[in-house]
Amino acid sequence: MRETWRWFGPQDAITLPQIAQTGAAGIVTALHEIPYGEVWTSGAIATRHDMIKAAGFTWDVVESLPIHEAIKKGEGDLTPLFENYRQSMANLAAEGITTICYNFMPVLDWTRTDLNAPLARGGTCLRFSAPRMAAFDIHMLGREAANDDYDAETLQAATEWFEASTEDTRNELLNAIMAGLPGAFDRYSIPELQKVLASYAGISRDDLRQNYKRFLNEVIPTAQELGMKLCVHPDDPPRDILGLPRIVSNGDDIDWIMQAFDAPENGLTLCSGSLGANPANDVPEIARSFGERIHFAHLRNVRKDPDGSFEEAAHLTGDTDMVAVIDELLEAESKMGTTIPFRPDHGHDLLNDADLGTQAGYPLIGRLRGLAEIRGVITALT
Ligand code: CS2
Ligand code: MN
Repeated sequence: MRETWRWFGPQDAITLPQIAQTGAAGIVTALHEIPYGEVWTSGAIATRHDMIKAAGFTWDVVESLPIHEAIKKGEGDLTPLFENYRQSMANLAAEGITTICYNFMPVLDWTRTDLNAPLARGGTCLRFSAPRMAAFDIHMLGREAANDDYDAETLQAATEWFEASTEDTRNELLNAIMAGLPGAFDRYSIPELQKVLASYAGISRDDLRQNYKRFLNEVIPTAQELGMKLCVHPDDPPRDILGLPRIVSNGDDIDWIMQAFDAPENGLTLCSGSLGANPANDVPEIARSFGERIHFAHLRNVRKDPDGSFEEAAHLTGDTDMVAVIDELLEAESKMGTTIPFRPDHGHDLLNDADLGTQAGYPLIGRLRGLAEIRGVITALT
């Protein structure tokens, strides 16, 4: 397995020379400044690539080449958007960058309700509280159908949270929920979010699947011509949120995707943390079933509560057997004769991490701890 590190580009508070000290060999990044749907030009890709090479790294994975919402919604004339996506792929391939991670989550990327939940021994972690999500959904967004999406206990806890909330705590919640949108992406305000959610009204799970299949049909043949691999990132959390369907949440969903275009170029990003947040997902088993289609791995752990809340655990603790997951990935590598790039996906804010002004979920020391622990497991297993 190849050690990589997610770098958010020149605006990242963590520099490439600092990343070099973690021991990681490769960089995972994207041209976050380019709006969704526009072409990544050869010049812009080469400039970023040169910076990465000059610091002694390879650019192993693009995370993410984002999919425009119109494609997810199947809305309007999509020909130019598909053309742009394929052009960006071709420009990346010409630079020798051939692995692309993306997701198919409508509207939001990873979603948490607390960015600084305290840990028992100091430091903080990212947390998803089911009652806070319900409070946001029902009392702040005022989404009518939301009452049907939560059980009575969660609804009660949501009301209690909301009644005790202040403008500050409500803003903090909105900010946490928006934090998963990477890079330069604009955060939504409540009215903007209401508007974008309304634009999904009437789009069923099946519609979303058909739109996804269309995307695969439009881009995977190009990946085949260019010698590229695409790998979808699972939904985080792996369940419907804010009334939006999510279709990359479990083994059955992944199976559907792999069949929807049955070719190695249509692959998976095995994110143990995203998948691990659903108690029904056996992550080592998913890694085993789809081993030959895994082109990239995100390794992190979660600890779940019975009410659907969860928080990010240290990489080797939590509910997912990380050693078993890594063992499956090593097995897949030896079967396929490939090397799977992986990165520590998120980390705790530890020591002075909170002062560094890094991207939420992407601290320096917390991820360095995660990487070192995972490196230890890989070394022991091999
Ligand atoms: C990442 C995702 O930060 C994270 O949790 O794993 O945001 C991931 O980058 C995207 O969903 C991939 O498109
Ligand atoms: Mn991930």
